Amino acid sequence: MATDIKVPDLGDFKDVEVIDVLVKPGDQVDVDTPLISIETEKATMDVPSTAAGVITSLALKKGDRVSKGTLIGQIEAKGGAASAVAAPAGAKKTSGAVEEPVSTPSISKEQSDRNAGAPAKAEAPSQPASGGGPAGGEVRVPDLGDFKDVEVIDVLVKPGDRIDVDTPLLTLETEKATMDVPSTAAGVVKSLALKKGDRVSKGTLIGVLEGGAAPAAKAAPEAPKAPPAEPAKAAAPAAAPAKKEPTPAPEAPAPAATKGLPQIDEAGFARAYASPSVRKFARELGADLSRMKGTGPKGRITPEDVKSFVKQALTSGAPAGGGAAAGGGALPKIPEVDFSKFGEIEVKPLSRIQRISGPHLQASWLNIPHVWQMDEADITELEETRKKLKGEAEKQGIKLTPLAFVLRACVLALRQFPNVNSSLESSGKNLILKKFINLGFAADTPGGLVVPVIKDADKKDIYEIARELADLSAKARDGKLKITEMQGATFTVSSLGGIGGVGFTPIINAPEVAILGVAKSSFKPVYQDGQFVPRLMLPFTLAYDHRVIDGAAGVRFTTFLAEKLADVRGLIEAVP
Ligand code: CAO
Repeated sequence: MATDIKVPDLGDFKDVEVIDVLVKPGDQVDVDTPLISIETEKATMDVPSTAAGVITSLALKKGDRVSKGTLIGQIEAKGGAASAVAAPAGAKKTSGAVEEPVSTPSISKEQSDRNAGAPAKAEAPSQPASGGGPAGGEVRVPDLGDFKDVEVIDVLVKPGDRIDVDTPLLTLETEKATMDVPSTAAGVVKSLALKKGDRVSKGTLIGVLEGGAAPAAKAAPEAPKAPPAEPAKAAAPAAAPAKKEPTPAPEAPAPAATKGLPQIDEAGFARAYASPSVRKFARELGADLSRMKGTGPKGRITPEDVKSFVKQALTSGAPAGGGAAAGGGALPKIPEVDFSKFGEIEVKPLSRIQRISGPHLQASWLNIPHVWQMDEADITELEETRKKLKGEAEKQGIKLTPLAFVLRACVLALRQFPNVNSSLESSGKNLILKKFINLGFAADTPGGLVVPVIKDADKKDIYEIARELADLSAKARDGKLKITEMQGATFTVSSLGGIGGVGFTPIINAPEVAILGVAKSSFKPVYQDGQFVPRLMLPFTLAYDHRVIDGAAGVRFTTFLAEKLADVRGLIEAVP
């Protein structure tokens, strides 16, 4: 026989909107499985099933309005009538139809940051918190309605804090809801009688206040406040700046940050606008509600929003564990603006190279604490020599550009400073020092930025480096580079000197630990031997991973490099 399941007593609430129907005919449900989510102007709550069995019919749909006794649907127990449920005190049970709630609707944690009043029936404390004294005095736990022996999940004040009437003192958590206990008096906290993990009931001493204004006889946990009109507002802690933001405890054991998902920001999670069932679902998946954009009415987060958030996090390859983006956290989103509202637009897909290199650059930017050390090298002699050698080199098919000299100078500097030619092990505990020097160089191509690699650059002289630089550049521009020609770099140089600019701050080509950015050389007045003389100066920047290279080492590297570039003979010497 099918059993009617009806909306339980909702306290003061009537004609409440159904914002979600969480089950469908054919679903097997247990006692307490949430059936519908309803929303009053004060709170969002799930209505759990009062019986176990299979849903045979549903009488409600999203948008309907319900009051106590409205039929939700029918449940048929496997092999007969739906199993009767042991109703807690206060619940009336009739044979067949369940007239009264077997369990109180579970209230969304979104109220918890502003005092979730569980069954919205909290009465004024039978004993005024301060004992009715003129100011300060004892503050006790008010009447918690049906709840007893409730866990303190947070103590929100400490001795010495000045508090007002209504300042939240404790956060309590029942099985159904999380609620703050506001102070019933103003004053300075003299002592606290409770700590996290303690259990309290009506009348338990919270602490003693001294001084301050006369206490106001104040009701128990505040009534839940209305859900936010917009999710953005929900996130803004602007409501009561003077009050301490409670940190609610997880509703269920928080799973360790799921791979690919950022860790849950508990305060944000608590503020998020979602029904208890959606909260539970998000908890199970380790998904942080505070990072989701709700697509439900008034920005409420729906189960679909949770699913698409998780899907997106898992497919985007967001780093998990270890990096800055990981361990921490997720990035605030850049707002999407519909520019077509302001004028004509064209949507152009990124190139394949851009789609590949973009996440790599972002990972480096987010994971590596970059420092940029700038310097300039006097390349007056280098350029004079290069011009002399250029013609001869050209006859041999070699284009001797300034970059070849820079690469050669880098080889010498990397030999001198082997840490710059290293990588940090992912454990963060060891450096991997490479006994070879493979120089990557950024090449601008019609399809985007690529990084060909001159292998064993330390075994090649300036002409061999120049030849390879030109060959690989041509291949890069023609899109003919092999994968192997872009692998194995130990250090990278990015030269924009052929184009212009006085300097720039390159992003390290991780997992390398440094990159050199070279800008355009120009003549500058340099003070030498008591006078200003025109010298050709080459500006460059070393970006380095500060976890591996400290500032002194960084500037030693750039100083050494500048010295080597100023000494052209050392650069054109044959490689031993
Ligand atoms: N200062 C002044 N002039 C410079 C210079 C510098 N630092 N570097 C190069 N030049 C000159 C060269 O001498 C050459 O002039 P000549 O033909 O008169 O000798 C001209 O600029 C062009 O050089 P080039 O670009 O052909 O050769 P290159 O070896 O300097 O660079 C390559 C090769 C592949 C690095 C370059 O073509 C390139 O793609 N650069 C862009 C790299 C890039 O996009 N980096 C940004 C990465 S994202 O951060």
